[in-house]
Amino acid sequence: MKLYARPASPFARKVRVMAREIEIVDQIEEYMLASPEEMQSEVPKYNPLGKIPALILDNDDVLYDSKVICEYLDTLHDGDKYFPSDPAKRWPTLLLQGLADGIGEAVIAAAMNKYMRPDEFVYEPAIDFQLEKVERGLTDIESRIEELQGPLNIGSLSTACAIDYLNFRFPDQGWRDRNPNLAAWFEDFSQRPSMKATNFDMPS
Ligand SMILES: N[C@@H](CCC(=O)N[C@@H](CS)C(=O)NCC(=O)O)C(=O)O
Repeated sequence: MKLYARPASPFARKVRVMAREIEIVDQIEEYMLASPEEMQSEVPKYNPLGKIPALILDNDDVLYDSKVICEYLDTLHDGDKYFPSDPAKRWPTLLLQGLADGIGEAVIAAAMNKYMRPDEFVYEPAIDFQLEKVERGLTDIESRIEELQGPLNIGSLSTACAIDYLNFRFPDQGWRDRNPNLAAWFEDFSQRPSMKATNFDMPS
């Protein structure tokens, strides 16, 4: 399989972290797109939306959207499922994934506004509008921190990837002071070899 990704993408990182956790990373060639220009020329061949992650299967079928790819990866291992089937666990887990992905999307929108426009077109209220979503999302996760403390699943994994992207784009956002339990959980989670192996230090 071939995965189209960029190092900082929180959505590609979900796939990359999960592949390491379920120990199938050696079945995946991770292709890091070198630039936004390469993304624009390559990715629409596989995903009409032009977004990463996109996974090319060995039979040349294509999967895109991190939620779809991760659920596919979940069929490739025999360990505890990241997408539980028991409804009592399934819906809270999928909801947490939805919330975490929404936080990631809001950080991307804020970062696009802040860093990818000429100064005269940066509109601070639009950035604040997105960062308020992030703030409310993290407050909500802090209030049900126990959901993160069970076995690893797609909700907790997505939360970690979204938070690390926030740390990267807005390092002074200050979420740790306002969400101490989430901060402690994240510090612990970041020590996992899967997170360390997919750490990044360059902008997307
Ligand atoms: N819902 C999608 C979101 C993917 C996404 O937004 N990817 C970003 C990179 S993190 C992207 O490819 N952006 C390029 C674009 O929007 O054209 C998923 O979960 O995979």
